[in-house]
This record gives sequence, C-alpha cells and structure tokens, in this order.
Amino acid sequence: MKRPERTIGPMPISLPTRTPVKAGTATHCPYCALQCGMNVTVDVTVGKTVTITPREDIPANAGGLCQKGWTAGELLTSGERLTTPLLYGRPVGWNEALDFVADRIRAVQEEHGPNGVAVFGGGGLTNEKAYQLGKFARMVLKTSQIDYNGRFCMSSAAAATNRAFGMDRGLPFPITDLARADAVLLAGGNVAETMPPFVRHLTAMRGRGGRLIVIDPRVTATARQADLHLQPTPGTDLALALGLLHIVITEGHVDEDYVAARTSGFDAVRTSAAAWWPERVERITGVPVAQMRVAAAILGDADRAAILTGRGAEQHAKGTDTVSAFINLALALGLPGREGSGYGCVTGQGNGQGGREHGQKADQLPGYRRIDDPAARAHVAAVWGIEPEDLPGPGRSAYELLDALGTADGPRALLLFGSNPAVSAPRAGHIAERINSLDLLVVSDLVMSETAALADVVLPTTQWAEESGTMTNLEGRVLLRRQAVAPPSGARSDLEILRGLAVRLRGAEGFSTDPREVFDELRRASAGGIADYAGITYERIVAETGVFWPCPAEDHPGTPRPFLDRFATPDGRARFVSVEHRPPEEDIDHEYPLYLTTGRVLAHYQSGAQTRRIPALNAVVSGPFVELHPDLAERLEVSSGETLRVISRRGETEGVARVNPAIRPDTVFMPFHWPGVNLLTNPALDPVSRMPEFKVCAVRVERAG
Ligand SMILES: Nc1nc2c(c(=O)[nH]1)N[C@H]1C(S)=C(S)[C@@H](COP(=O)(O)OP(=O)(O)OC[C@H]3O[C@@H](n4cnc5c(=O)[nH]c(N)nc54)[C@H](O)[C@@H]3O)O[C@H]1N2
Ligand SMILES: Nc1nc2c(c(=O)[nH]1)N[C@H]1C(S)=C(S)[C@@H](COP(=O)(O)OP(=O)(O)OC[C@H]3O[C@@H](n4cnc5c(=O)[nH]c(N)nc54)[C@H](O)[C@@H]3O)O[C@H]1N2
Ligand code: SF4
Ligand SMILES: [Mo]
Repeated sequence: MKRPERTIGPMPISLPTRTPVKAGTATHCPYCALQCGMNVTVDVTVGKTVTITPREDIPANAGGLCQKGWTAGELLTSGERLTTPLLYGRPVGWNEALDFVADRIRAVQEEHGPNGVAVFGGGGLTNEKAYQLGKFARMVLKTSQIDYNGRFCMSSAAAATNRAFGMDRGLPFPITDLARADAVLLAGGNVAETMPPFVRHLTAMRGRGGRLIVIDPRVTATARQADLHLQPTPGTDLALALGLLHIVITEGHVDEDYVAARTSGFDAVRTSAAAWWPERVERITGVPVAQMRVAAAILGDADRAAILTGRGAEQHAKGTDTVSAFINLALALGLPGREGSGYGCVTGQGNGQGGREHGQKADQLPGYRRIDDPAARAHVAAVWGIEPEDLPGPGRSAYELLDALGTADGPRALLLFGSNPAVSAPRAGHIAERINSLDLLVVSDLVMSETAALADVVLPTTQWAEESGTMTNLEGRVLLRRQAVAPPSGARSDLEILRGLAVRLRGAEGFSTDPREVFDELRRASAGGIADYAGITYERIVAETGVFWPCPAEDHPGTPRPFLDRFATPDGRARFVSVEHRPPEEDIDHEYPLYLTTGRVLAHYQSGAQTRRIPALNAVVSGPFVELHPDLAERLEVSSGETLRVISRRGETEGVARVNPAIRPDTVFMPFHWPGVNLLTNPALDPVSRMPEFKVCAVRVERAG
C-alpha cells in the first residue's frame, strides 16, 4: 500500500474554550513518578488562568513541587494544543478520522494478518488507559505486537527484582521510610533534578545523622548533597557493585542469620565476588579503593539502610545484571524485607509503575500476569468474555518492535499512544526511517510531537487535568488523578478514541469511556495476579491518601511493605543471582575516544514534547548542550557557549558547550529533551530486559563550523 504525501501545514490554532469543573481540585502532577499532589484552580474570569499549589497530604511531596509541577498548568491553555483530528495534515471531523483509521487497519490486516498492526503505549498513561490499550490490542486487533516506552525506562530493574524477589514494585516500601534509614546508596539517579521533592526524604535522613552515598560519573546536584560521591566511568557499575560486595564479605559485614533464613543462592555469589578485589575494581571503574572501603563501611555499619538504583545504572545492555549486583549487595547486608531498609528502583514516568502492570507490555496480561501462562490467559479471557485461544501470544519488545516496522515480516501499521519515539528511541534516525516506511501511522497526542508530525492521522487527546484516572506512583501507591477542568472541545480522551475504533472494528461492548468503569474491570482482571488491585476503589484512594498494591479485597489494608514476612518467590526466599561484569557494548577507541552519557535536566521532561512548549521552562534551558570537562575543552580549544558537533557510529548532532569540572574528562553528557541525541545512542539491548544502552556509547567531539 502506498500512502499519499503528507502535507503538514501550519497548525490550526483555536484556543480551547473551557469552563471550570471545580475550583481547587485536589489532583496530581502530569509528569514524573513521584506524582506530587497538587491543587489546580481554574479562574475563567481572568483570562482562564490556572493556579497550582502543592498538596500537603501526599507523603511523596508533602507540600513540595518542582519547576515543572508549578508550571504544569500552562499546557492547559497553550495555543500549541491540538484540538482537531488531522488526516495527512488536514483538519477533519472525528468520524472521518476514525473511519479512515478503521478502514486502513482492516485493509492492512487483510493483507498482512493481525500482526500487521502494532500498538505502542506509554508509562505516562493512566492505569485505565494502559489496561484498555492492552485489551484493545489483544481483543480488537488480535495482535501480539504491542509494547511501550517503559521498556526504555525501568525494565532492567523490573527484570532483576522479578528474579530476586518474585515481584517488581519500584520501592517495596513507603518513600518516607528513607528518612528513617542510617544510610542510603543511590546508584545512577539524580533525584535533585529528576524528582526534586524526593530530596526532602534524603535530607530528613541526613538530618538524623544518616549518610548518603551517590554513584554518578558527574558531580550532579544530587551528588553535591552526598556524604560520599563515587564517580565511576560510565558503564562500570556492575564491577563497582561486585567490588563493594567483596569488601562487605571480607570485612565481615554479611548478615549471616538473614542470609540463612531469608535467601537462597549466596554461596555462588560469595565465590564469584571473591574475584572482584578492590584494586581490580578500581582499575575498571576509576573509583579509588579507599572510597569503596568507606562506602562499604557506611553500609555495613548502618542498622537500617536502603540501596536504590536509577536509570544511570539500569540503562545499559547489562542493566539487569547490574541491578542484580546491587540487590545481591543489599541481600548480603540483610536489607530487603526489613522495615526501614531495602532495595528500590526509583521509577520514572508518571505511571511508570502502574503502566507496567496491566498489559501494555509485549509479554503481559493485567495484574502483572504472563501472557504465556495458561491460567493467566483463562482468567483474563473470562473477564473479557472471549476464549483463551483467541488471545495472541507474546510480541516484540519496544526497540525490536520499532526496528521491525515496515519490514518484510514486521507490522505495516502503528497506533501510538503516549510516546514520542522519533526523539526518545535509541538510534532514532533509523527508527524514523522505519516509521516512514509504514503504510499507516496513527498518533494520539495533545501536542504536535516530532512523531505526531510523521503521522498520517493525528488524534488530539485530553490531558491530565482534563480527565480522571488512577496513577500508581513509585512506591506502588495507587492515586486518583482527578479532572480539574473541562477539556477543549475537539479533544477526546484516549478511552473515547479506543472505543471509537472498537465500535468500528468489533463492537462497543467492553470499551467503556468512563474511567471508573474501566478501573472496576481492571480490578477484576488483576484479581489474583501479582499486582492485585481487586480491593482498591476510587473512594478508598481518596479516603486513605492512596492504596498500596497488592490489595486483594476491599477489607484488605493494602501492602506498603510486601516483603516483611516473605518474598514473592515460590519458597518465600529472595534469590541471589550470580552475575559478572562486562564492558559496554561499544567501548572507546582512537576514532571515537569519548564516552557519551545521556540523561535529564530539571526544567525539561523526556522527549520535551510537553515542556519545550512551556515558555517558563524554555527560558531555563532552551536547547541541547554538551557538558564537558575543562581538560577536554582545552584540548578541543572550545569554551562554554560555542557549538560542538558530537559524532557516533550511528549519527551526529550539535549542542552548546558547557564546560564543567563536575564531569569526568573521558565523558561528555547530553540531555535527551531535544531531537538529536538519540541519533547517536547505541541500541544494543540487554538480553533479559531488552533495555537499550542509552547511558554509554563511544563518540568523537569537534567544534562545529
Ligand atoms: N526533570 C525531569 N525529571 C524526570 C524526567 C525528565 O525527563 N525530566 N523523567 C522521569 C523519568 S521517565 C525517569 S526514568 C526518571 C529518571 O531519573 P534519573 O535516573 O535520576 O535520571 P537520568 O538523568 O536519566 O540519570 C541519572 C544519572 O545517571 C548518571 N549516569 C549516566 N551514566 C551512568 C553510569 O554508567 N552509571 C551511573 N551510576 N550513573 C550514570 C547521569 O550522569 C545522571 O546524573 O526521571 C523522571 N523525572
Ligand atoms: N538518550 C536517552 N534516551 C532516553 C532516555 C535517556 O535517559 N537517554 N530515557 C528513556 C526513558 S527512561 C523514557 S521513560 C523514554 C520517554 O520518552 P517518550 O516515550 O518519548 O516520553 P514523552 O516525551 O513523555 O512522550 C510522551 C508523549 O505522549 C504525550 N502524552 C502525554 N500524556 C498523554 C496521554 O495521556 N495520552 C496520549 N495519547 N499522549 C500523551 C506527550 O505529549 C508526548 O508527546 O525516553 C527514553 N529515552
Ligand atoms: S517532582 Fe515530578 S511529580 Fe513532582 S512536581 Fe516535579 S515533575 Fe511533578
Ligand atoms: Mo523513564
């Protein structure tokens, strides 16, 4: 099938007309997994202004917000907002748009079978949307080809916690427990920029005399607050964790009673750690032996301690093994499953946790069930009123799915909800080519993202404060994000879009547009699964300031600390997993002599689709930059403010030089909030989690022009 040329002209701009639903609605932030509580007040009398104030009753932020939260209202009134469906760039009515999409889906599936159509979701979608998207893919499209951007986010931590604990819940304890710890080790997380109110829990811990250890190749805002900062070469955390375990063992810090009573598999790990003596680890990581010894002593002497990982440690082709190495360290110290202690992954997107539980993953059914498990298939098929045989099997992981688009045996059509992979996927130049080879691309978004600009059909959707739904924050606490304003006429919620397509392709039954009804079905579909929401209701969420899953019944209190008595493994023991260090998939050489690592800055969110459209945030950082050490800057003869070209084996991009002694001389850092950086990154995948190696590849840097 050949698709016509797309003529994307200037965007039709019509300022939304809106009425306030209620003044001062208690709701939650549109962005990250901290899901800070905020009150949103809309005043229609003074030019539709939106006022945001932090809520005091949500423990994660307890009265705090970051810059992005304070300015979150701006996209509600922005002229950049999409308010009409677009077909090849031409404004059309909803019926025309949905008829067109349904007809094309039918045609593609007739020619290529059910798997000819793929679905890509996002960790920012509410639980209701994520659930409905997975159901729509399996039940209406009958395709196995569905995955989502969470694969790029915390999939390595998910894989490692599943194999250690039998359950993947980002923090298996309330965030406020951190304040009670005597020590916290944070590997590859920059919470001072990525979740600023998180820092107050660490500050409270330090105020009680607790100590913070940060592992990061850069002296970040978070590292500056640490009592000890270890600054390894990117991609060497696995060796570092093995080295710390080695010292913990040789210095007698192992909690032998705990290891005997609550774990299995320590002997093999003890043996392999023996080979990771500190001097060897120093040669690989660049972290001085003395610093490793101090870190091990801080952790070993702490009565209560937590070990946390962020994307810096996880977004590697060995991310799963790296997280396993940190979990091994935590288990040897006897931390997981003890009150005030544990291992946790600092999850990313707004619904990064819930979004990974209810079926938008290639291998998953709701309730964190496996799609290849016959009992899980029978349970979910019964809730959906279909036969288990009618459910497809597992599909491709996110990068593999994007990489297969338009190929001989890959999908020919893609429906995209809540992601901007033309900017955020690794080796994005190649992914844009794959997307352009499709017969049909449909994007549901609130703004004209870079990926929406490639679409045949753009469907304008409602955003956070214009609709209600549940979000599960980084603690596994299910929250209610309430509607605070009426949506602009012209935009429809993702639930309405899915129903509109279901009606045309199969029938409306089973595709409610009422989030509460969808949630009630999700509760039944998740019942008995690992992520069991059966006992959670909208009323309870409001009355109890959120409910922690698993919560199997309405009279069940929810589970803030799931591992206190036993782990979720068959024998109730946590499993040590023996892992070995290996170098990054692409190491530096003469041609590409520097490591590139990538990440975030406070003022921008993800692909930047939302925050680049907020003037107050653009004023803080307005474009891509390259952070580099003064020694490197001197060699390149550049100073701050000059434009640099950064080149990898896959592509090149430009950014403004920021000379900063806070980074290692062998490493440059770029944020990925603007198109370009991911033209460089290496899509080498972790064998278990299928996480791409966003955090390290080899580059060359030159002065531009
Ligand atoms: N402002 C802002 N906040 C956000 C987001 C955002 O886009 N902007 N996104 C949200 C999402 S989805 C996520 S996933 C989280 C991510 O939250 P974080 O994990 O805190 O964010 P990153 O900046 O990706 O990476 C953290 C740190 O890892 C370091 N790093 C790089 N390579 C390595 C390495 O090899 N080892 C180690 N130990 N560290 C390394 C980087 O220098 C960086 O400081 O943030 C959430 N919050
Ligand atoms: N180099 C590099 N690349 C990275 C990373 C990195 O550290 N370095 N981090 C990775 C990580 S952790 C993540 S999470 C990904 C994130 O990358 P993306 O998946 O691209 O994330 P967003 O930019 O949040 O894209 C969300 C899109 O959905 C839209 N949207 C928001 N809410 C809704 C909704 O309710 N419905 C619909 N239909 N649309 C909505 C937004 O406007 C936006 O266009 O990037 C990954 N890419
Ligand atoms: S920390 Fe995250 S949830 Fe809180 S205000 Fe900032 S972006 Fe929103
Ligand atoms: Mo993420």
